Amino acid sequence: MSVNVRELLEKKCCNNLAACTDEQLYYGLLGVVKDLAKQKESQQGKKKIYYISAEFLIGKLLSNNLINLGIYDDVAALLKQYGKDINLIEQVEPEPSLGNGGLGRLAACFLDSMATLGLNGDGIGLNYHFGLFLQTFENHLQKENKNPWIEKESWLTKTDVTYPIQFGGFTVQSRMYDLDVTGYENRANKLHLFDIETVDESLVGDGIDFDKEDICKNLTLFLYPDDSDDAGRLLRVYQQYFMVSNGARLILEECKAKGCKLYDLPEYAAIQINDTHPSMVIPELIRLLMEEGIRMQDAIDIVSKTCAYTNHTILAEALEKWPMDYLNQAVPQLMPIIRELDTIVKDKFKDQTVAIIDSANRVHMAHMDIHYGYSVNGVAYLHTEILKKNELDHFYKIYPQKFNNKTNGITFRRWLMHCNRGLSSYLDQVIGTGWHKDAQQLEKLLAFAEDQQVLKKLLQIKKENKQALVKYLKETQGVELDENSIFDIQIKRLHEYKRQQMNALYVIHKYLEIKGGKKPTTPITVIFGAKAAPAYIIAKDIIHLILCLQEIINNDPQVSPYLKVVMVENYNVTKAEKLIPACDISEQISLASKEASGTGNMKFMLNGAVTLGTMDGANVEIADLVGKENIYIFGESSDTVIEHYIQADYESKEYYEKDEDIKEAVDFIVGKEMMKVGQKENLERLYNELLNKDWFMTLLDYKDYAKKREMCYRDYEDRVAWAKKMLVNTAKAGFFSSDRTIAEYNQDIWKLS
Ligand code: 26V
Repeated sequence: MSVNVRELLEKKCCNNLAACTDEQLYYGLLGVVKDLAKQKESQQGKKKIYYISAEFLIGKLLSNNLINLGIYDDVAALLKQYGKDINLIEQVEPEPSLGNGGLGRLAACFLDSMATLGLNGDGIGLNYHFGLFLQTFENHLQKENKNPWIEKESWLTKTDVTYPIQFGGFTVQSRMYDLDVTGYENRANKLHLFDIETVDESLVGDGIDFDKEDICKNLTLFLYPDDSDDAGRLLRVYQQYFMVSNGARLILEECKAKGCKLYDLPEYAAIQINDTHPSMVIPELIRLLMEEGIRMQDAIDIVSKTCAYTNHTILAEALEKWPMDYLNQAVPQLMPIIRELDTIVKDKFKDQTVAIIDSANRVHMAHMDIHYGYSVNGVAYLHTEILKKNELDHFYKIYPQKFNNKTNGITFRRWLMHCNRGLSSYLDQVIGTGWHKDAQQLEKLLAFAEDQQVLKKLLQIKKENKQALVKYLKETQGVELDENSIFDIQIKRLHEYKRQQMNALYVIHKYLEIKGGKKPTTPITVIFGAKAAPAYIIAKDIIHLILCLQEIINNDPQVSPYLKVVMVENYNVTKAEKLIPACDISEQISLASKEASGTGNMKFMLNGAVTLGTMDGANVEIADLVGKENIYIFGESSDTVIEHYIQADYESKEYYEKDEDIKEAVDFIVGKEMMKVGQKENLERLYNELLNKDWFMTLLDYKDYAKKREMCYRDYEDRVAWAKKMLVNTAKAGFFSSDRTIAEYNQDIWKLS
């Protein structure tokens, strides 16, 4: 051990580690890690990448930091000497849920990879006091509770950096807090989270309601769920401006300190705009440069060479368009600039669809990014193609050189080395440790595809992970699961396009089949984990459906030995870390064209699960890599789906009427059994939605889905053949390391030396 952790830890806790509680040890380790990270801070290069994002879903940090600092094993062994279990100490840490899902988790993986690759790059975001709500289930319904994470001692370090941030009619004083981002055996960067001095947690009662008007007290209280209600939208604008104004000031200050003349800003800074939430950084930087005496046109040129934009969705309802009224009220100082940016565009291009301000007086944030940024990227091959050919085709015609693809990735430190110690250390034994830093080396595993001993060991590791999950779910949720069953898992935000409802229809079908006497050879456990945005009614109805199915099926003695359903409560990063290593079948069943990338699909693959999915998002690249024997693909192509939308010719009722299985499963939702345990209103609403609308075409793909799912279960019976599929999936996952993604961002967009 290069550092003497025992000495450091004793200094932080007390001289007798054996007498310390897990709490004391956790806070002791937290202090040790912070000290070590400080020592790692590297000197700054000339150019820095600033990754601005409204979300950084970092998850718990202790183990990840210990791994990255290279001291995890030493610390675990040291604690063991004193009769302590590092897993229990980990449990003391509250999870910072500072993101909704994929977009926020991606930002966290990216920070890890930037530091690991030794890139000079910091994150900029907001210090939400309450992360995404804590989900509980009551009467088979989702309840939202507040989710605090900041304690007296936390990973945050208060800095001296503060700025006065001006809004229409008032000013708030900001304060920057820093989190250390340790790279794997490399440098440490920072995540800068901005807060207000006057924030008041007492505004929040038991649930997640609070006074939305009092900006000086509530600005940084909450992370917004992705379909925030109307009342919250204005607050969202305040949050976004607060984030980017602080960020822009910090960037300019840091660059000036390095001797940058502001005209040379693009040589000192690249700013990655993570979706449109930080888009106001463009007019804000222009404004600040003008305050420094730079002419507007020059300021626009400088900023246009500094900012780059990532698009994370094609869903129209998710593309931000702020009404001018909101902006006038919250940030009037930006309006002359935004108007000018819009005028320049309108003078140049007759095409209304590329305007920044539309005829309804709404500001299209993505349009501003594309015109006034130097790079536009999608997050998976198919997604970028759809942006170019469909959603953003008019922009692509104007600026073909700006468009590029950056297929997402995940950090293997958290998503294999930390969450699946069994597999990770076995891989070290079989192929060496080179893959820790060079993920492509996982392919060395392919040489063992016929090695019975290796295959057997992979099955055994999977079994141990399943046992651990069974124990965990028993302790946390009181459910009894069969470790010998197939673990078929869908975990992700609840959204109709992700089609948890299609999975549920299959569960109904299976239930009826078993009741009719047709039993599966191997029992099946279907696991869901999902939070629904509080205002998203149908999504909550789908959760209700799943919880009712769980109640009915698990309590039916005729069926439950063969089929079980579990909805994991409060699905978050910590739970993902336990679920993913235990998975056999990874459900990635979004309607083709709708899931920009997905990153859960990559985590499952890496951990040896086999994907059952549509040709959507990064599934397309997974299928390419593993070949068709090692993935189960079903459903209509994105081209067909897009055509259905264009023709408006999809009628779900037709599919319901012409197919007995579909009819039976859909009818079950409002049948007697369900009505006994569920709420009529929710179930009927969902039934009607599926029958009369089904905007995300569940019934279109259902038959093929059920067929391929059956095929998965049949193939699972040949365990050795299955283990080979597992092996190929892990071996081919190297491409999805976020180290690869970040290296590409740097090479093509940021160009840091
Ligand atoms: C936002 C909203 C807001 C309004 C209601 C519906 C809705 C649906 C989706 C979203 C998502 C916004 C952006 C986002 O989180 N995209 C996710 O980004 C991940 C990282 O690139 C990617 O893997 C996921 O496929 C993509 O959905």
